[in-house]
Amino acid sequence: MEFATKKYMVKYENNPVMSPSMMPIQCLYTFNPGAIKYKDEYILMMDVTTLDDIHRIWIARSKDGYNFKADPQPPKWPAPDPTHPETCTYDPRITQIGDEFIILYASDLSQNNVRVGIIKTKDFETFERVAIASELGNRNGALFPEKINGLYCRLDRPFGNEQDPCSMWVSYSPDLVFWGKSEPVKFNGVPFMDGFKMGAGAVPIRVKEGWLEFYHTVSTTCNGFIYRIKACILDAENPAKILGYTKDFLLYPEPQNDYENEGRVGNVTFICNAIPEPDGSIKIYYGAADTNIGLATCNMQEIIDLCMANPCNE
Ligand code: BMA
Repeated sequence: MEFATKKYMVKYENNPVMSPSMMPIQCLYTFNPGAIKYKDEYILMMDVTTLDDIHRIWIARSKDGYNFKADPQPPKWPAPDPTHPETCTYDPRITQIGDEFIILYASDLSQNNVRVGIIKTKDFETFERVAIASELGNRNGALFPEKINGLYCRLDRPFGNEQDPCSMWVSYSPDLVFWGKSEPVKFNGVPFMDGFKMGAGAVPIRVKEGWLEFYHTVSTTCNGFIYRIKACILDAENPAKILGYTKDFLLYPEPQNDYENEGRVGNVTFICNAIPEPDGSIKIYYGAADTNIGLATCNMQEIIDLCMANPCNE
């Protein structure tokens, strides 16, 4: 039996890069950011829980990727459709297609009444609605940055109740409005279930082996859930097929890091985007304990090699 001796994700020594005390207002939590480079800035679209206990998406910006400043106010959010009011908006995942940034987020009426909402922007100043949120009981939408076989494609996670097991699925759309052709992601031809629950973490990154996907896997303990991150490679043309995945956790809450353990929900690391850098590294801004935002970096090829060391045998 071989055990890991190396940390593949290196956490920034001055973590967290964002926490509630750094906000220009009083708030409860800052977490789970969508993250992307736009022009000469790193943009975080964070979940911010204001004192009315509502999660609202709020932007923070940085020139160097380490020092972030939150905007004075949240972005002006496109009005929800009257047939689908939303209370909370959270866990945004940003996908660049051409000069547009398309954002899939959790559009929430209540904890178990969640849909995938879709909005877009060209400048992170003004936002436009693409679709009202789709079918009830779905979350963790992550849009692929290219069409696959002529269709938009997303990872999503249909679920029933918060306490039910659920896994990662792939759905397709001709126009980002109508979604279907849904199927679970499979490994060796069998629906893949890594942990009690799993779902898309980052927006998939195109690599020569296929699509590199960082996903979350949830373990249960006697009194709660633990959210940790692993990675897999999805087939380029059929992303419902996993070509290989990491056996070990890559990013996980560690006991010595208070910012990953204390807050709204301790023992949670959660990601929405991963940013490839020109030097072959990847920056991951991750939600920690549903309260803070940490930064971890890894080497892209090392993660791909770890996935492909545990290949599909179909
Ligand atoms: C999930 C989502 C995330 C959250 C996680 C852990 O269901 O609600 O926003 O980070 O639970 O609490």
